[in-house]
Amino acid sequence: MNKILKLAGTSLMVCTIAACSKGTPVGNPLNFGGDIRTADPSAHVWQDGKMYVYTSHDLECQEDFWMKDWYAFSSTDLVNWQKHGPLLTVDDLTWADNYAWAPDAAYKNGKYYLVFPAGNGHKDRVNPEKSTKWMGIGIAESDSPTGPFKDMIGGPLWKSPYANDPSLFIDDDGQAYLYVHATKHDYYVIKMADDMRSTQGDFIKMDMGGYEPKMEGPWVFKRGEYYYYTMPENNRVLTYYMAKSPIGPWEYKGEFMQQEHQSNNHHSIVEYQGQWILFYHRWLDINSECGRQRHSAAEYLYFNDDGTIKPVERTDKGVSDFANRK
Ligand code: FUB
Repeated sequence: MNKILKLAGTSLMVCTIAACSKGTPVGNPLNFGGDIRTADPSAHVWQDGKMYVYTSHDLECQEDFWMKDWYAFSSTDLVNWQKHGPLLTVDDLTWADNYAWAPDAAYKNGKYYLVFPAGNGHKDRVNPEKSTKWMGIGIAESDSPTGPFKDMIGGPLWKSPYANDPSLFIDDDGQAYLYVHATKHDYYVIKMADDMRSTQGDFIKMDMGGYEPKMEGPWVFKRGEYYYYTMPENNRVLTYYMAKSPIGPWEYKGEFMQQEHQSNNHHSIVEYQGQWILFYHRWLDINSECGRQRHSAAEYLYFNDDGTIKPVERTDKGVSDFANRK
């Protein structure tokens, strides 16, 4: 039996009576414990069978996305989450002191990799010509999915172009592809060397089938014979392409989640125990002095017979009944 609760005067959550009586809210946003505010969830299932969600970390009322560290959260039922971290902070880096933005993770050669954007300088939104902000992509390694992660190369993977929002996809043959959001909201992909400590070859200009909207945070995954390239188009609505190879040619398929509050979204898609899950973030006012802040959330995601993605609704219930669906 479910019960609707009013939280912080503004946000509705659904929880089971049992869970609520223990003071454990379930549903969306995900209950990562305490007051931690997270965004940009990148989800992976590793060999131990747990779900791991790697996130960026919003400070309370932070200025212009000035962010300092990265966390992970693990779960087997998608309701009870264990917090890990910080996995890495900008203080651990010699080449960046800010902008600990959307991370991703990968497992290869017996090691876990955290790929992350970071940078320095300042964005002048009034006089853009005075901006000094720069961002690049770093890679850190660990023997454990929950770190600690170490920046093994002591610098960004490259200095130009400016880049953020990495998605690190490992194909069935073991080749790693790094997709990024880059200068002027264009996107690039480049292969990673086998040791994951450098890139290999040039940036690849993919065939996007003639439609190349501005975007942030790409996410690439494979299901059956199809590769999917999903993204927050124009930083807001989630849309996607499909292809038969990780570098296209891609065919645009349109929207699968609408925007909310004229605010950014960032997502990942992963299969867990036979069920596909969409992780994303919502801007919600929960005990905040600054209005809406970002919180990680999750929904079930379904496919049509031809492999296209069915539209996904934002819900308060989210994946809170995951354990009961088996
Ligand atoms: O969290 C900082 C930035 O906001 C991310 O890198 C973008 O995708 C947007 O979510």
